[in-house]
Amino acid sequence: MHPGAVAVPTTPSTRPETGQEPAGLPVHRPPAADLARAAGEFLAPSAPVRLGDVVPAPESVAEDPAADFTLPADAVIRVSAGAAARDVAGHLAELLRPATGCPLPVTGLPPAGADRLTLTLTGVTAGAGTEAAGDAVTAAPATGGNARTIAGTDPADDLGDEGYRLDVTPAEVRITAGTAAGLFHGVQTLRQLLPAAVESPTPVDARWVVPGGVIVDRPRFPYRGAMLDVARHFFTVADVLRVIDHLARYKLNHLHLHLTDDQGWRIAVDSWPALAGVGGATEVGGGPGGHYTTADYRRIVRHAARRHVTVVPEIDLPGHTNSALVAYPELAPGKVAPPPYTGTEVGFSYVDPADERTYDFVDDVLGEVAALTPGPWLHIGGDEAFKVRGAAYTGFVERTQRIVAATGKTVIGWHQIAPAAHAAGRVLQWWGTNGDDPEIAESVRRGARLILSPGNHAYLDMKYAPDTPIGHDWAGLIDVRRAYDWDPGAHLTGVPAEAVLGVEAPLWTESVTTLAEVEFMLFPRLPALAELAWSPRATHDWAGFRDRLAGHGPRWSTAGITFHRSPEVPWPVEPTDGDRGPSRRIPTQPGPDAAETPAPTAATTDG
Ligand code: TNX
Repeated sequence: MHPGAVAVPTTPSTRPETGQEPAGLPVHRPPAADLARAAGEFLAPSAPVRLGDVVPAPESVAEDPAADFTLPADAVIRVSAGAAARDVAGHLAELLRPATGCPLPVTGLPPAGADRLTLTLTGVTAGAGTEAAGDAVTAAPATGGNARTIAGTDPADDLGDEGYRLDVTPAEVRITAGTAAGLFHGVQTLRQLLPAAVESPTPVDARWVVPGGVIVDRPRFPYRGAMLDVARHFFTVADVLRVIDHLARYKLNHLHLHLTDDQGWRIAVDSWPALAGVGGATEVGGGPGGHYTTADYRRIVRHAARRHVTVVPEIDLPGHTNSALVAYPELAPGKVAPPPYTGTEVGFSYVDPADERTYDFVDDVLGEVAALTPGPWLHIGGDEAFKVRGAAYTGFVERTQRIVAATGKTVIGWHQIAPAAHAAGRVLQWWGTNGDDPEIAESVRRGARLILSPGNHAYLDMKYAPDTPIGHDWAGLIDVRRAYDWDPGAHLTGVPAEAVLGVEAPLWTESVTTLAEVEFMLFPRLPALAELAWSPRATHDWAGFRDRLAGHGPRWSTAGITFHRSPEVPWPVEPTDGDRGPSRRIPTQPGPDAAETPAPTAATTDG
């Protein structure tokens, strides 16, 4: 085994790691009805929301049952000056208008103090008073008598780059933050505090009550992400935008796009046009594949940025490159084009590390992708390059790391790149299943930081249970509890919590072919991993999490999101109404429009 292939899982269900003849992952296509049966379809009206029901769990919560806020029909959103804050206010209005039917105009608010952004949701009349008290937010809650200050969390406290404070009083909901990202996370919390019917795409006749009290919140880890493999199966721009929305709900702030693999090259590169044009025309199972034009990619990046999500593009090198070799045989060892690949084996392909032309390719591709990407990261893969061994492998990775540095970006690689020399700031994405990994601990001592994606907890392509209709099991089965029950700060022997940049949940798509299947694998495990990445360890509690999570089922149903109705979670129970039969969406507050409008994904989950 070459040094780049360390720490592949060692459980009995482990996939082969020799790379000689790696076994293909079984791909089983479930009939749509199977998926629908396994998905959450039947949910009853939910109980009233409590301030502590938020996922991920906030740092601190002080309920004040006497201080509930009810959204008046004439509500306005007032926000501090500045385009970024105003954009968050616009986002809140877009979230609330469809279900509430309220016009929710967005207007300005006098500056609330240096380095402080404020967003309020209030009735027109109450808002007039609030404006007059605008500056008071730095000193005391604007409505003093009703809001309670949490000890040590005065509004002037440091909320960091992403923290926020949410004050709910009968007069207003007020979100305070040091950054637009913080305001945005506060908005996601507010969204969860409204009845589940707020997720309805059409007006619902409901009382829009927000529970009273104060939340002060900030993340445990700065990097909180999910990965979508758009190479094994291609997913449209619309699909990706929707996945970004799902991340944003749970305060995840990075979307890692696995853009290239043996089965398809998914991003246009002007200087090597056949990569996408030829290399993008295949996928697992022989479908037509596809790719993102630079305009498509920019659209994804823009949509993400507006939700304070950073796109992390991955160009997987030197292995996982069959699609590139099909397009450009000059990159292949022996200079012979391989046939297109639509299976699910790994480890057989590589770009020739001994040919200078390969580095022209790496330089051009990474240069173009870096130029299209505003975020600080470039992911170079580096996994399972079983046929590039020893010095050939480390030399390739080291040179590629220098190419990344020259683009001004910081390099991320799968943890197989550990044996290559350290590069300033580099980040290893660890996907092992055994936290005793001396090679990783050593890389950390040399300065590497880690993104944790333990295969046996965070791999969302693993099945939930033996009968899950799609997915793999080489890293074991991952039910919600398994996704939730580990501590990213103490997972790897010899790696201090300070070296952990964060957590990422990868979704590989050998067996995942549609948006509904993506959602089925994400929900409800993605919120579990989001909580590990965001919430202070002191809040960790499976029983409490399970109960909070249960309340999200009706939200997903109402929003038309497919999810797995995990038996471990006490979902609200469907009233037994034999005549009606299963319905995908039962609004929490009965509303004729909401009940009749088909959910966006209903067609794929009808069973
Ligand atoms: C391992 S994790 C891979 C992928 C597969 C995945 C399937 C990693 C860096 N490489 O190529 O899609 O397993 O679970």
